[in-house]
Amino acid sequence: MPNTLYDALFRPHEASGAAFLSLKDGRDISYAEFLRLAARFAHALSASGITPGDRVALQAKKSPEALAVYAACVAAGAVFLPLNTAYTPAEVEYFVTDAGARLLICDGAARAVLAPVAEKAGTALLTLDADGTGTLADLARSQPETFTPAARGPHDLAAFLYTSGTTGRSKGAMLSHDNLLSNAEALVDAWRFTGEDVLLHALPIFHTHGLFVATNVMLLAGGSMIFLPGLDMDDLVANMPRATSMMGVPTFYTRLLADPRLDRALTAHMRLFVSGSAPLLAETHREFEARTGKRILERYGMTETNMNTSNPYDGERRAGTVGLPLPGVDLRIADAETGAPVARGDVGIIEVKGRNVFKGYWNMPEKTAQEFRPDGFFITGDLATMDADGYVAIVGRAKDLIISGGYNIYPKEIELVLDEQPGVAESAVIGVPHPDLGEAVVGVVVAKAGAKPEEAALIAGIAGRLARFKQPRRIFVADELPRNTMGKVQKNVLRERYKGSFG
Ligand code: MCA
Ligand code: AMP
Repeated sequence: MPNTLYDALFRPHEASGAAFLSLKDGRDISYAEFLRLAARFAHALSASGITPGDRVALQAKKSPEALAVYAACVAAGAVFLPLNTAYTPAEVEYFVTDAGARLLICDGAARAVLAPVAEKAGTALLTLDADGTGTLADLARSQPETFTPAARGPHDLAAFLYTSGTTGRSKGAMLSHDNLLSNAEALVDAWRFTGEDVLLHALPIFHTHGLFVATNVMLLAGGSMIFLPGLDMDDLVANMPRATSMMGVPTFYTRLLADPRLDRALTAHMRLFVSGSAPLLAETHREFEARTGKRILERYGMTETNMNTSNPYDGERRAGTVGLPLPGVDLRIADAETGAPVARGDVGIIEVKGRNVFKGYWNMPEKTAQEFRPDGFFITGDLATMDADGYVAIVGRAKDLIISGGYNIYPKEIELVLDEQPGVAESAVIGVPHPDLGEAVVGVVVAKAGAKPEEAALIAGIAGRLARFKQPRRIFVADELPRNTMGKVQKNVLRERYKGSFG
């Protein structure tokens, strides 16, 4: 039966003995082997009662098996819901409940804490450990190695990716088969990926960057991935000589630059370094070129839109810009109030329209409507200019958002939790420059009359509530928060005050 994503990304490789994944331990997994595993997993999903359209949540360490759950969901017609491994049980409960997930697959070590969560949400629970074992594998073991994919058309949903919001409540971005496929096609073409490519993959696989940009592109091109568990400089250095390409967030590049082993010889075999998810400093771009002779290709995207712009492969890659709109992406720089395009060179909000743009936020029709213009353009909330040649430069954000090491963190979500802490009257959360993560989270709290909240106690108090990466690295107690005449907290004043917190 036709299944848009399966037919494009997986079916062509069913009989291929070529390597798809090369693991840290030296083991290679061929395309055919991977797809046999995915077929068994797809049968296991069906055996667990999953039918097309059902949501399947996964919170598991990066492994070939975790990636095979994605393939299995596509084949079974399920909606894949990957979750950051750093999320606390309270956060997982929100996502699983909000999405109405039928099944949650988690690490065996998390089973005890997540069992009550799953039970409360009416969700079945299976386990998948980093070594591929667990109750999912047990269920899949005796299943057939071929699976007839469920019929899925271009507009059927393939994935929900949760993104936080300015209200502090996460929203499930609904991505269709066509959203994902059209973007993978555009990127394979724009970045010249072929079956000869070997991608150094050190990103997590629960976000757009590592899952859709990296993995879908390699599947479509038929190349292979050196599939590393995370970012480790020794692994990158050991594997770079046999890779052709890498995709990373800016922290990948600043850490490489801090490593004396980065030089022309190490990168000689690499044809492409891509950066995205957060701003790459022009200085990093230049230093990387000086050390390696390679110009990093910076691109820009969002969970809701996949990739929107990219610097050119052949043309000039301009430091400090995110390049030109990708083919098929309609992009305008618009006035925040009216949505009317601003004059060339002026600052406005990036708005986009195209096959890449998501179907809306799950169960939030009003929120979805607010984020789109009547003519169908999606309002990204990123402030930018476009120069005479069409290059887009992101100059700020209209949304209150912190990007730390490529992870998006919405201050509101943290402020709500800080405000509940004993002795806290009110709080403001900001991002300040950090040499490794780009931005780091800082909290500023005002004490209730007579109270003396302490940093360590506040950090301990929020620990179980928020994933570690969202927790402020520092919390300062201030006499009051600076406010403008409208009573709005002036975060720019706080950012200026605390900008030197991390050297
Ligand atoms: C880990 N920690 C962090 C972060 N990562 N804190 C703040 N921000 C982070 N990004 C914390 C851990 O909780 C831990 O805290 C300590 O730092 C060390 O953790 P570790 O796991 O060793 O860190 P790491 O392996 O060095 O990870 C840093 C990283 C990683 C490599 C930058 O965060 C990463 O892979 N980021 C990429 C995220 C990504 O894929 N973004 C794409 C989103 P403690 O020691 O105190 O317990 S998709 C997207 O944005 C759009 C669509 C796009 O355009 O791509
Ligand atoms: P997310 O919601 O996690 O998908 O993150 C999307 C946001 O990351 C965008 O709205 C931008 O603010 C930011 N972003 C992604 N790529 C870049 C980039 N190359 N430069 C600056 N910001 C970026």
